[in-house]
Amino acid sequence: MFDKVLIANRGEIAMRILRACREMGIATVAVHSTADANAMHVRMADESVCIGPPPAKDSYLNIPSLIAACEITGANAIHPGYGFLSENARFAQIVSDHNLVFIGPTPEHIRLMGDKVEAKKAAISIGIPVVPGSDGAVNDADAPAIAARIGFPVLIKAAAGGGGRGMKVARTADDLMNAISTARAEAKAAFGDDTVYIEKYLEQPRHIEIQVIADSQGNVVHLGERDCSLQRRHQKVLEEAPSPALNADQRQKIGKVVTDGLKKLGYLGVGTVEFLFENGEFYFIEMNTRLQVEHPVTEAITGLDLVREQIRIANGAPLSFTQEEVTFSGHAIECRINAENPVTFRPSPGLIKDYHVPGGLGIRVDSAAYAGYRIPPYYDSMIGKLIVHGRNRNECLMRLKRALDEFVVDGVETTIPLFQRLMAEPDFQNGDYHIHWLESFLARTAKDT
Ligand code: MV4
Repeated sequence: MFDKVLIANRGEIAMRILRACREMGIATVAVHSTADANAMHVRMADESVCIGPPPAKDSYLNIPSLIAACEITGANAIHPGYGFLSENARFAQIVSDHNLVFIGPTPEHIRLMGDKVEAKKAAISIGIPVVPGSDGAVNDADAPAIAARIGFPVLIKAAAGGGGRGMKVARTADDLMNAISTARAEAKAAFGDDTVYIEKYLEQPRHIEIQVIADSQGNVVHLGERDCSLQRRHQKVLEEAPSPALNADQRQKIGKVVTDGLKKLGYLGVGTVEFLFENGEFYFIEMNTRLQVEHPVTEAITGLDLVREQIRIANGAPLSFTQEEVTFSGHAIECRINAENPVTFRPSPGLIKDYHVPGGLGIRVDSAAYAGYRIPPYYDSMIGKLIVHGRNRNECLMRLKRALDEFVVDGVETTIPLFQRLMAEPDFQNGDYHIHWLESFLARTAKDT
């Protein structure tokens, strides 16, 4: 096993990875910007290295500094967490070129899934159902015929996209060329690439993603789904597992389609296959080749430690369980606690004066915050995650409400009151929501808050 792992991240995910390493007897190296000198992940690690000034591009994204930090400390592997360099194929390649292990998929798979057109072609070739659309990139001349064949409304998407940038709906043939040129301009500005493709627009789907994990012996196992439909501006707000919209038969079917497909691809490591789900059908949209923020809801219902498995797999070990040994128990919900105004969502960095986390049966808080911690203004505003597990969805909801009432974060604004409002909504209580539900709830209730 690795002697020492460097964690190329910060905040709660750095803490999450540190904890797994500690349990495995692996020494840890934290890295940090000058803004994070007092951060909890730095205090918790065995060693730490300052890798640059506050802007992420000069620190957490600084590849030469990270490689140098491994050389200085003798770390043998790098865990990238999520965000930052976690889906950077060039970084994964550079890490292995320096005889270090990148704890994640191969550079080839990261690159493949980073190109949304290529990822979709790969999905088709391995038997994963996709949204009906153009077979790859479209040029302006062919677009009207392609859109007419698909049928309106259609959605124009950027090949280099993700996160919803460069996405435009065309409701009729008259809107089409306008939507394409706007999508191209946005894509060019955001990604330096104006390649676009066209899909049938699904009006009110759910966002359901399948967690997979694969070892270097060719074993691929799925760990069920997460329902991530509650989001605002392409930022997930609350995730749950299992999805209120799926039954065991649908879960087993899509799980098998995904694992059979990824076996054909020779995939290695953890991954998430994202689908839109409407009228009982799954439609592939993207695959994420990293550990995700919301992985703890899957851990809660399966009892598995995904970070431990990632580290074992990267070291060449087989998965510690088979598909038949994976069982799903109860229900889990994660709330992302952001230091933001709960109505305007304006970031609220600053000093946390008082901090108390909920506890008791079925409660997990993943956070790097503490009383006296000053949240820096340079990074994203998520300061922790509350993950609640119950024997069924109703028990989980009652426990979540209790946990939110116990949570104290004084000195900054947080999204906790948003979750308290959400708990009182019948649609949420009934699990009756889709990807646009939260934004319409926020618009509908704005006047009351
Ligand atoms: C779609 C869609 C409807 N129809 N594709 C948004 C980000 C991107 N990764 C995929 N996205 C969507 N693709 C078709 N054919 C609606 C969305 C979408 C969305 C998807 C998942 C979660 C939240 C979303 C919010 C708005 C739009």
